[in-house]
Order: sequence, then structure tokens, then C-alpha cells
Amino acid sequence: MDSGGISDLDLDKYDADEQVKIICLGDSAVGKSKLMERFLMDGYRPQQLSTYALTLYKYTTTINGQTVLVDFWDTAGQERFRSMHPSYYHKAHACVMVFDVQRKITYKNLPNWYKELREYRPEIPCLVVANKIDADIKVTQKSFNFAKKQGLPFYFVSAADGTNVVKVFKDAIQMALSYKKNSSDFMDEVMRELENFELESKEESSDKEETQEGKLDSA
Ligand SMILES: Nc1nc2c(ncn2[C@@H]2O[C@H](COP(=O)(O)OP(=O)(O)O)[C@@H](O)[C@H]2O)c(=O)[nH]1
Ligand SMILES: [Mg+2]
Repeated sequence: MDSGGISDLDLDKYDADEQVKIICLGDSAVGKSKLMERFLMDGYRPQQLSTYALTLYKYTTTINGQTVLVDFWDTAGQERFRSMHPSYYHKAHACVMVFDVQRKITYKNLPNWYKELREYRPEIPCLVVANKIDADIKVTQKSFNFAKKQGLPFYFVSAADGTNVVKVFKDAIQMALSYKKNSSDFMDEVMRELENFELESKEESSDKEETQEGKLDSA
């Protein structure tokens, strides 16, 4: 029985000790949705909210005795425009970046996705995933240097047969959690708030602008 999906989803938040947001990036048809579905199939009780802009999957798990609510965000086709709306990146704690080993162009496009990610989320963990290895297992002998060059963890996976899928998402959750706990996430936010504040007050009056700059100079 469905007793009103959205309020049920909201209830989860109050029970969770921790909450993280994980996003998925990469070209169209590399298998982002299939990977998430594959992972959630093995999971507990996936729930899904669809809008034309994105699909949100709620996943609850227990790590070190703590209940962790994970929001997995999946695109719903916006990646065709080679760019995601800023709200997609907003407050994300980790990113799973996917390419298709069968289509070189999807690998070549990784730096573009990575650049956009870093504009919005300079520090969050990013995992690079080579999907569809079931189609040609020999690709696992090839080297894909993008991840190594950027110092990012790299995985060969298959959403079709499940190879490494659970591993990738479990690692992503762990990394998201430790990012949230240890990193400058909080400072990121403070800095951004300050920037906004500064912009707003600059717009308000040029008098204030001068005062602020004066303060900055003497600091
Ligand atoms: N052979 C193979 N096909 C896959 C795999 N993952 C996804 N696909 C196929 O690739 C296509 C695009 O997958 P989808 O998850 O919709 O990609 P998205 O646009 O990145 O979300 C679909 O036809 C999938 O069945 C995989 O691991 N192996
Ligand atoms: Mg998709």
C-alpha cells in the first residue's frame, strides 16, 4: 500500500543519522541509469521520484551503526546538452562519473564533465567508472589514463552482469560520508555565503562597497 510517497520519503530524513547526496555524470547512454538501478536492485527499498529534469533515488543503509540516507541523483536526459543545471551539483558529496568502453567519444568527453563538476564542487570525491566491460572483456587490459592523471579512483564495471557495481556505490557512499565529515565542505559553504553576501551588498550601494573593500585591504 502506498500511503503517499513523498511524505514517506521525508520521514526517512528524520530517522537518519547522516544524509549524503551522490550524483552521476557522463554522456548519454553510457549506462548511468542502468548502474544505479542495478545497485538499488540489490539494495533495500529504492524509491523513485521522477521529474523531467532528474530522477532521485532514496537509499538507506547502515554504516558503523549509523543510519545513512543516500540521495542518488540521476539525470533524465539533460546530459544531452553537455551541461547540467547548477542545482544538480548543489551540495553533492560525491560523484560517480561514467563512460562507455564501447564508445571512445564518451571517454574523451570526461574532462569536460570533470571541469564542470569542479566549477561547482571543487573538492568532492569523484569516482571514474568504465562501464559495459561485459561487451568486450579485453578492454580491461587497456589503460585509461584520465583517472590516474587526475588522481581519481577507477573501476571497470558492467551494469549488465553486475561486475563491481556494488563496490563502486559502496565506495562512493563511504567517500561521500568522509568528505562530509572531514572536509572543507562547511568552509565551502561559508565562503559561498560570504561571496553572495558581498555581491548583494555591492548591489545595494556603492558606499558600502567602498567600506568593504577598505576592510579587505586592511585585513
Ligand atoms: N552491454 C551493456 N549494455 C549496457 C550496460 N549498461 C547499460 N547498457 C545499455 O546502454 C544503454 C543506455 O543505458 P542507460 O542506463 O539508459 O544510459 P544513461 O543514458 O547513461 O542513463 C541501454 O540500452 C542499456 O541497456 C552494460 O553494462 N553492458
Ligand atoms: Mg539515464
